[in-house]
Amino acid sequence: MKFKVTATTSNSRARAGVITTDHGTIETPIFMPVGTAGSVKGIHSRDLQEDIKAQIILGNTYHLYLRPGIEVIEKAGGLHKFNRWNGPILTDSGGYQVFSLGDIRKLTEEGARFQSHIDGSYHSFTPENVIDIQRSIGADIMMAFDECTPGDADYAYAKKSLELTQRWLDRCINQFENTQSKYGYSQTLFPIVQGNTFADLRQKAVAHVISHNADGYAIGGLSVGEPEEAMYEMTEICTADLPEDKPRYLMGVGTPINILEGIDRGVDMFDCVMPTRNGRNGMLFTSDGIINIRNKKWQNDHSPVDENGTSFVDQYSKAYLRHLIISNEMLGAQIASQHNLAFYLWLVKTARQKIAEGGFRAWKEEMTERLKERL
Ligand code: PRF
Repeated sequence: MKFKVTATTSNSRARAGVITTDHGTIETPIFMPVGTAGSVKGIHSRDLQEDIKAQIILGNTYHLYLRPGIEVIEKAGGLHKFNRWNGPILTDSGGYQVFSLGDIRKLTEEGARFQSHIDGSYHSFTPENVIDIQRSIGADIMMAFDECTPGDADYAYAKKSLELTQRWLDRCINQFENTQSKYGYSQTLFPIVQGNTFADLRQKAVAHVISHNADGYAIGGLSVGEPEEAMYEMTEICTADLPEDKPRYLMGVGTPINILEGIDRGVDMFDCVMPTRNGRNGMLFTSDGIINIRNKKWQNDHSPVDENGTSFVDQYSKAYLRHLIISNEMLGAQIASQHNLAFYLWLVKTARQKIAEGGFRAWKEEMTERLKERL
């Protein structure tokens, strides 16, 4: 994997760049649609590519390992062949998904023991086996195994947890270096910076990850219940010390405004379930603000879902989409998800243009005001 910064800004840390993988290039800043179980819910890969213009999608080690299982994916020849998405794929390591299981998981030095949310069966993740699993999935970018602490963790817990994440990273890297790609293209591994909302822990975490000289770095442990200002402050502390010539990925973030704030602070990659999950519930993100399509006021509004939208689904009427969502029709969830993803991809594309041309900051400020509107 290679990364090249192609444009920078003078009054912000925002930058534009290009990541090159064996499955194609990714222009940054980028938003990565989430395909937890190997599918971006409700969206065909043709629409992802041609309509939404996604450049990379996410998969989850946890979900794919439990179902369909690694043997099935290996027999298919990797996830790209299995789901027919030919672009780059990034997989999360399972650290965060296991953390979300709450009571049905236990962390030890060795790794995490957890119960399947599907059938209650017992499983273990270790830094070594999550690398092996991600090798089998065939992700272009694999993530290190980490512990994500809750937003309200105290200092002592955050410090102890970070030290565990650091020992796990060393083991992940060792496993990564001693194993090979299974499908003939190259894979890389991104370490994850933890440290909760404590500046000194974040700085130590950054120093440790960069000592490994990886191809890129992720900022984890944010957007997990801490105040928004703390998320911005921690992001800023991390990007200040992360190397300029490597991509930075802010995990699980966020709203369109969070993404613009992240870009402003030097983040290059984002992912979040919000455009698809909230879309299925009838929440639409547009350049004029947020629409709750379930609202009665749209019942007889026959204007397009989004006049300025870039997706073909934006030509359906608000009244029709409201009807579909309220009636729990599958097509409603699909249209809303597709609209939201196309909007997120439009947002990062416009950010890239503004960074290259100049005027990113001013555009961000104006856009932020508009995104706060409720229509
Ligand atoms: N770690 C991992 N995945 C994640 C996170 C993390 O901290 C987050 C936090 N927002 C989202 N996804 N491995």
